[in-house]
Amino acid sequence: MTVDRETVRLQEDVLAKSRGIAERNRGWFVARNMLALNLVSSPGAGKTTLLERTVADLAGTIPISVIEGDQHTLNDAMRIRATGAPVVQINTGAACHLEADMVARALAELAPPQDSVLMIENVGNLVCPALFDLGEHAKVVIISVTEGDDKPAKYPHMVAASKLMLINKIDLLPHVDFDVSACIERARQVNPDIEVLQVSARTGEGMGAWRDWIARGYKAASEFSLV
Ligand SMILES: Nc1nc2c(ncn2[C@@H]2O[C@H](COP(=O)(O)OP(=O)(O)OP(=O)(O)O)[C@@H](O)[C@H]2O)c(=O)[nH]1
Ligand SMILES: [Mg+2]
Repeated sequence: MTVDRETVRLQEDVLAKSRGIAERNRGWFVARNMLALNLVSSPGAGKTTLLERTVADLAGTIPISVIEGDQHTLNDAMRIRATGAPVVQINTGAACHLEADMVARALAELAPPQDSVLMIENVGNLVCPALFDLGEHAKVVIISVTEGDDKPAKYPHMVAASKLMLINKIDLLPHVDFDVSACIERARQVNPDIEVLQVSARTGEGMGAWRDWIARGYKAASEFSLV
């Protein structure tokens, strides 16, 4: 019993420390007029592919840099580097999510410019990353049509924590048993305010609306930091 209380106290200390660092990260973004987005999804939903296309689409408009989170490998950072965007890879080892202190260290290395967008690709996992604030303005959850339309109901914490749900791989809709309306309805049962966009990171369909969403968030973030 004593051990249990001690364990709970330590967990609370760790979470409180992490929240403090997340607040520092948020202040860091605000001071630099930056929009920071935390991309979360199950493994393979298309986060890196979406980022590759987003970097290309925003070229010449808003500067964008990327923090990549994976348990192992530099694969995703190498893919982003090939687009020309500045990138830092974090390898979490045994951990199944990014934490605020990892992002703080990556920011020191990345040194993103004022007036820019930071994309953080979290470790592919629909569970743990929901619990950890990194200091981002918003979490964006990506559900791909190959995963099944019941995922928002099965992983409600992630949907509740997210401002936007991107339904990706819509080019595959003719080949899979995925009901877009049912997926959106399930997401809104958990989070009535969640915004939804349908995209294909492969063909580019719907990417204009995603680009506009980022541009609006970027404008709001820079106006907020002037207050
Ligand atoms: N058909 C189709 N395939 C896609 C689309 N987006 C991504 N893919 C494919 O899905 C696979 C996984 O894509 P990634 O971008 O690596 O996914 P991820 O979410 O970054 O994966 P992790 O970082 O490992 O979690 C790759 O084979 C992509 O080419 C899409 O819109 N349509
Ligand atoms: Mg990836």
